[in-house]
Amino acid sequence: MGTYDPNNIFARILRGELPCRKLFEDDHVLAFHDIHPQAPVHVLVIPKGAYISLDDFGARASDIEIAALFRAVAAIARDLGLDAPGYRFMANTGADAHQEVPHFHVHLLGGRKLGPMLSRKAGE
Ligand code: DGP
Repeated sequence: MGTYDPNNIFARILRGELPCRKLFEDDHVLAFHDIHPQAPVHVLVIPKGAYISLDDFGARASDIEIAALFRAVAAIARDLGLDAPGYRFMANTGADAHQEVPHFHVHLLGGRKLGPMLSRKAGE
């Protein structure tokens, strides 16, 4: 899995060294708008703890941190009015999934019909 890079972009946002358009914050979670939105709503939700990926988060985070992240995503989606029309919640994990930032984050996407989950058929 490698070691956590404390100078990744999201670590720097958490330390206040880089700006973000913050939507939500509590003791365990920060949520902000993605800089390159892929839908009318594209929010990133990240744990405050130093976790590289979902694999790392799932293995090392406390139950409280894991619950806080899920509860935050659902509450943010509800606050943005996405619960009724629906939304997508996803986490790119590792190289095959094209995870670019090595601090665990989930994407919350919505505000339009998002179409099928992947553009190619399974196996391609
Ligand atoms: P991923 O491919 O899952 O690692 O997604 C990383 C996302 O992070 C991508 O959608 C663009 C976004 N992103 C990268 N740098 C910044 C930044 O400095 N600020 C914000 N708000 N988002 C960023």
